[in-house]
Amino acid sequence: MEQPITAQADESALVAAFEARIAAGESIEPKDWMPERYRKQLVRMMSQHAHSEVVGMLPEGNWITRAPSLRRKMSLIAKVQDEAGHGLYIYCGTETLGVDRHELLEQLLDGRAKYSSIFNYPTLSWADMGVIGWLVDGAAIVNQTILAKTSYGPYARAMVRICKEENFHKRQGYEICATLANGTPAQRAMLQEAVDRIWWPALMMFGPSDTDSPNSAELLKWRVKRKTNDELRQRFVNLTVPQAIAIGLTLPDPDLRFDESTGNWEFGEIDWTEFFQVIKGEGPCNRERLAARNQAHADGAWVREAAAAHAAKQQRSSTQAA
Ligand code: FAQ
Repeated sequence: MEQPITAQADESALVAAFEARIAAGESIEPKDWMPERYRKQLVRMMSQHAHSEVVGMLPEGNWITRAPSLRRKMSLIAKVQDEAGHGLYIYCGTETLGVDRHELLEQLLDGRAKYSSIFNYPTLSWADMGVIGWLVDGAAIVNQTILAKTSYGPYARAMVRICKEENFHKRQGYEICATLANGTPAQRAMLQEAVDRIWWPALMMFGPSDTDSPNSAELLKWRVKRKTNDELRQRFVNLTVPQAIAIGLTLPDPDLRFDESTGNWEFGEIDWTEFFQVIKGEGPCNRERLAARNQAHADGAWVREAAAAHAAKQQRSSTQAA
């Protein structure tokens, strides 16, 4: 239904004031007025991010029982737990925009929601635990350090805390890689094989190229995103190539070369057909991940019921006491 002319004028004034606040670098808080489209874009992006953290627990969770030492097992358990916490902060942040977490979880469980493409690839060897920490958390940090300056306050604050933990994850991953790189020929080969598999999917985490990214223009205008997908991908490559060289690894890209004039490591063409297939649900592990997530949700039903019963009991006793 079309709005009456006066309502349209009011809305334009509100949008202008909102955009002036963004331009002045102010942070938008839950109770502030915001365009419906800004709210929707944030719910889309934040819920996908929360889902990625939770689904991201699965590929690594598979290796907890097979970690090669108690020390490695402890840090892997801690990392997987951290990812659950990240999901929790971001779901809470998304709820400040007026959506219900259960609705978002349903969208994840029935396959309507997206989550990061990277988690639809298998984890085939112990070296994957190192390479995921190094490359996947490394890519997440590059993306999220910028998101810590996003215009929506609750999301920005969640990112500050999350980035601190992601840094620890990246370091523990790189340490596993450095250890394997200094190990036996078989360990070095296992590591190189994992890098060969994970490198390109890690580059895809930054999303489609700028010419093919329908949401970027609006998100950049409202400073939800502060850099484009390609700018962040380039930053990640520039930071990561020297780390690979430092531990004697080869990256699986014959076109990789340093360009003196730009100071960038130029890289080859990403297989976008593969990327779009994975985000459409046709990646190597999409079905497996969704089935495992649904199973975990069903297995946790008793915990949710017990927590709800406990909360109701607390509520009753505080009402009686009052
Ligand atoms: N995977 O127009 P754009 C982590 C979708 S957390 C799947 O460029 P946008 C920590 C996109 O949603 C990793 N889908 O979109 C960890 C859109 O579809 P829609 C998650 C993707 O929003 C480590 C369509 O393609 N991080 O790793 C992907 O401007 C280890 C068109 O794309 C975040 O979510 C993709 N890679 O930019 C956990 C960070 N890329 O919604 C456990 C927050 C794009 O219109 C273990 N998100 N799509 O149907 C962002 O920064 C942005 O949303 C982008 C995409 C950069 C992901």
